[in-house]
Amino acid sequence: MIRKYRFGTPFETDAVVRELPLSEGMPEVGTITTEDGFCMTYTMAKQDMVYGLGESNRGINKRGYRYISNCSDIPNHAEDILSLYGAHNFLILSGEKTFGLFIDYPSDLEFDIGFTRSDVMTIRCKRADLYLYVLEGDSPLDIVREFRGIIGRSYIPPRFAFGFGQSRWGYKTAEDFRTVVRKHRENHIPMDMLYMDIDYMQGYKDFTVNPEEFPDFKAFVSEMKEAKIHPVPIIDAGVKIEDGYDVYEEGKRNGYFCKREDGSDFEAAVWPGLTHFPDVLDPEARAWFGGKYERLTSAGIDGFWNDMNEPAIFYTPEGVEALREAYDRELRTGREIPPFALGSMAAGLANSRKDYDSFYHKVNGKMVRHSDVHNLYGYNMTRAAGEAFEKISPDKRILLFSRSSYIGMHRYGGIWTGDNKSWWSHLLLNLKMLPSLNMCGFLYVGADLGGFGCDTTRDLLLRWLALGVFTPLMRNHSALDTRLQEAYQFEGIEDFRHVISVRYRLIPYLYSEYMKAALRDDMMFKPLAFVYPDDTMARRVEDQLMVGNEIMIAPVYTQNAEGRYVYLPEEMLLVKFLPDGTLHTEQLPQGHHYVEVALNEVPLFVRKKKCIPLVKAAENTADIDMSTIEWLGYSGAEYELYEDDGITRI
Ligand code: MIG
Repeated sequence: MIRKYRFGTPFETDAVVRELPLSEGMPEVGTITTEDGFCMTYTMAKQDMVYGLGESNRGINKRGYRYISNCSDIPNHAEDILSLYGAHNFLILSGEKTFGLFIDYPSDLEFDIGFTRSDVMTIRCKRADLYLYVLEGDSPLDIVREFRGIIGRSYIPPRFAFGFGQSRWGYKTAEDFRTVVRKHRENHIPMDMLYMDIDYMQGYKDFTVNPEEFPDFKAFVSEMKEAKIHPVPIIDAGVKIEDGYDVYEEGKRNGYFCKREDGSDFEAAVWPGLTHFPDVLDPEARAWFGGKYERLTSAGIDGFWNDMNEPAIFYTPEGVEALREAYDRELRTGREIPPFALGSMAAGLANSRKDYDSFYHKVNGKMVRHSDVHNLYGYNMTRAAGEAFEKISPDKRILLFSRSSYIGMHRYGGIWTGDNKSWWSHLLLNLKMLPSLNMCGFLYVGADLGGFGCDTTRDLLLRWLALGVFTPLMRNHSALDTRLQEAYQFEGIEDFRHVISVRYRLIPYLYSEYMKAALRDDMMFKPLAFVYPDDTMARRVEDQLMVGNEIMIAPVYTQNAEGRYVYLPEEMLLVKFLPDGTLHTEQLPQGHHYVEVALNEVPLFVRKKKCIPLVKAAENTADIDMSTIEWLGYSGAEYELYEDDGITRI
């Protein structure tokens, strides 16, 4: 049962695709006021738990903290960070009463879930212009399926996107890229995707390639394809302002960029220097920008990642000017501006509220202030590509994922969870986010394995890969100037080869489970509580997940640990993929167990009376031999294998 309520004059975000009648009056859950913005409060019972909010900080159970939907370029996901790159305003309260809420509102929205008062949930935003959806169902999982039913089917990537991808910010020359591929192949570390970060471009200009390094880009792509590697270039939101650069000139001529209040094109400095932002909220501009991806698809490219689309801003000319004036005034007058204030003004140049307030989108002929629709930018940039791909590549799927997102974008692409760090806590954060992302429709998801910022360590990377084995997007990515992080940079390469090979053995299972989740509006990653709702112990587990319908995972996320405690809600079969290619299997009864897991082992648990397909390892998804399938798990169990050609659109 879904009820849709309208407050004020909502902005049409296109998050929901199914038409629903409007309900009259006020919802039966909580108390709502609209005099001073929108404010909904709900008194939680002691045992109530809150799930959801997609890409957000902290636990699977969101209770006890506060979160703000405000897509942010935030490379420091410390525990007190309230906003990350995505805005996913769907949650489920589960307990005495069980219901779901989706607040379709594209600007800042605060969820105070027992932070100010431990028993009160408050949802608040500045303007009471929104749609509120209240969902009732028998269980959280039921409610998720209902919600997914109204927001439309999740994006389906090509099957090769389930392979392993290697990335690093800093690969620049054609030789750099070739080396990464060669090293993987030489060391027999499986690999399907080679990510190309900003340095492949010419001067960071979207849809260009550095002509010195790639005089014949098409030939480079073919060479990679011969090696069964898919190069996946990055596309940034900002279009460089440069005479003679046709994307800039076309956009300018046709009025496709975001505007200042006076109608001039808004300028923001990002990697290329000053840029304009394509107005992807305007369908015409969106179609134009999306069409540009063809420059790369026509060279054979079949995957992209969209970055900097919060949109991130390093500074604007207006911001620098204000700083300069303040500095001049300070020099002239002395003490007028406290040094601290001037310092924070300089630090606040990036991603400033003032800048987001100062530009506009064209929507249905009207100018809409960016900050009122801020959370829709990344969504619509990725939608631009997704919609264009339906024309450019009507038969074949294209890999696409984004940094910033809003619910609705899940129909066009996946997401990676942005700039994490090489911290053990971020391995666990990665795990906790997965079910919440799935609740909001994002199925093709993954984090930068090994950590993006800071120097990784061998053991962290191995443990993180052992989680990444199960995430649809499995990519090792790291930042410029951090310790080199490719598997072959470390001693004992065979351990990395083994862990990544386990992924390839599991692809028939992971692909099947992904496809079933996408086609049936289901979750691929579930909290244990969704599967064992009556088990009070399972309800509180924050460091194990159900993956698909047959297995549970319990990754090790502590340095120097030689294993971990695992809670089994029922009897299960512990399977450890050992480094010599054999399996250790052991039936364990319901209850708590200490499970030893060496650094070079990958554990999983097959649920009672279930089994999963397992193939021989391959170095590439194209080489997976389905005739080598064996069944792992309980004998007599049945499994629904999903198979297709992995590339035709469905
Ligand atoms: O300001 O393109 O999240 O994955 O390597 C940094 C360089 C810009 C941020 C992305 C990251 C990428 C980096 N980008």
